[in-house]
Amino acid sequence: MRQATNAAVGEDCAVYFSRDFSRLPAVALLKGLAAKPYDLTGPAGLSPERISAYRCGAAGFDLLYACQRLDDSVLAGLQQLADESGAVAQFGMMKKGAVLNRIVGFASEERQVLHTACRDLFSDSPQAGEAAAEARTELAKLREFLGELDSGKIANSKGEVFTDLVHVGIGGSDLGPRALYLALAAFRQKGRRVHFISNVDPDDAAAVLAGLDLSRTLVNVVSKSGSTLETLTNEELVRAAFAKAGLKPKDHFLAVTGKHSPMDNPERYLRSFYMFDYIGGRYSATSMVGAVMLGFALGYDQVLEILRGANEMDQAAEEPDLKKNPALLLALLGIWNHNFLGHQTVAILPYSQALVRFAAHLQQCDMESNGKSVTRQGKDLAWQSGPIIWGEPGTNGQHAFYQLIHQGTVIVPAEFIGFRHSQYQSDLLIKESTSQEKLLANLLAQSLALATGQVNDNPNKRFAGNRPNVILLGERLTPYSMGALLALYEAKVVLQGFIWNINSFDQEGVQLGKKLADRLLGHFAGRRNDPQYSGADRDELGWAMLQAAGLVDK
Ligand code: G6Q
Repeated sequence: MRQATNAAVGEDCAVYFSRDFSRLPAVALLKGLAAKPYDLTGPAGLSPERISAYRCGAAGFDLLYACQRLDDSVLAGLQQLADESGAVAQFGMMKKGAVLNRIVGFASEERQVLHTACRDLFSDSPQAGEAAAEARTELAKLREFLGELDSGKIANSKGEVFTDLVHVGIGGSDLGPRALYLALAAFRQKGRRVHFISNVDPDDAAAVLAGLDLSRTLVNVVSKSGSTLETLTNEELVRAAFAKAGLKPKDHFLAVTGKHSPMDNPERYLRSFYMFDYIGGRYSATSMVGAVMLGFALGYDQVLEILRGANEMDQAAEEPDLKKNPALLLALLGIWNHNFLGHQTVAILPYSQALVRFAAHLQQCDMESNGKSVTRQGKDLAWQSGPIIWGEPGTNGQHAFYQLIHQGTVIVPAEFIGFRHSQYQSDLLIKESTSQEKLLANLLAQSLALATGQVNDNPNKRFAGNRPNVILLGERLTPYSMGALLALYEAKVVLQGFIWNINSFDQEGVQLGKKLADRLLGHFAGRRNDPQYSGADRDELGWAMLQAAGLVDK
């Protein structure tokens, strides 16, 4: 395995690990400005000039931020915050292979963070040479495999082509890939469908398997560690279904895993692909974790388009001027709303049905990365880290939870996402407007309504306004723009982490629950082997929970 080293980066990134957010001069400045945030509701609050001036674009996306509670002095303070924290400099070091996944002085993962290398393929001198070379090797394997599927060289035992693929994985090995597949289903190759099994709930696998002709189905088992309870359990369930149908799993099963993981056993799989320890699960959608499934569904060239879009946004994220870097600006607007205006949550509201699972992916990407309470030196944080992320597509959300966003007592900063053109271009003029126009008119109207509010003598019909929001607008949701959008949010999350001086790349907070679940499973096994077994002596609380839940009888 490759030695993780900071020497290659040419600078010591650890210098940033002592830059505590609360002691940065920009923070004091911004605190002062936050005492009287910009008023969007006044007569000149939201002018046409402001709307056209507060725009920033890259990689095919425009970020419209006139409906934020800030002015040029706050923007200057946010730029100062970015500079003082070294956010963009650290992003550059990350791309070159700095060991940023660490807590200084304590046992931690001590890893590089190189998801950007998966798409650093379009120039002669990739920033993280070795990691980009590893990405190329896996892509070449994938291209060959997909070619063999297309030509019929790889087929089922009757010589028929494979029509379906079941992607088995969880967390980072499920959410990003699934969000991308659903986002890009309009670009599927004819006769190819993908299904997902993630939950250890047996009904998840049963429901997916029920509708499939297994003889024409591939199963893609995705686990970086090769040891995740849910994925290994589901793999066994699916293998059993194949065996029951008289099919050889080895002829149908693919693996995506880490080198030397328990799943790294090519004997058991038709093909094995690798991902590497320098790619975190929630940042892995553009590695083989997403690429194998997406290649089956969309074809190899469309996978490259996703990578191309992501790469362009990665490059834009290295721009130090926040007015030219949408990822940095989005990160800083989030910090303004969260740390200075005190808003605890962010709603991601895509006006695109295809982005139906994108908020779920961002929930993981953001909350698992930035839901932290210690600095990168292991000290308790004296400031807020990541907010609560949630969301659903509009216009559906308008008929559900938008009431609270408009008139509730909690202020919810919103991030709207939309596209000027639809994916299928199948639309009709009904009552003088197309459906796409109706969709976009609603998006823009919601943004205005939240910002400006409405005066009314009837208190129940009053809208306070001043509810901050941004709009991210692209031309059309394509593999390229989806790659750019994904990379934009990944960059937003890591830039925020750099500014908060937290480690956005580990997830220790998921361990305790896993450990306790293992202990409870041990009690099921104990009881199965011995009807007299009682866990009360060794695990009083766990046993009491099992009893209260009615799962053991004494
Ligand atoms: C993501 C997390 C986590 C992980 C899953 C699946 O950053 O580490 O969500 O992706 O636990 O892990 P495996 O891919 O190892 O099965």
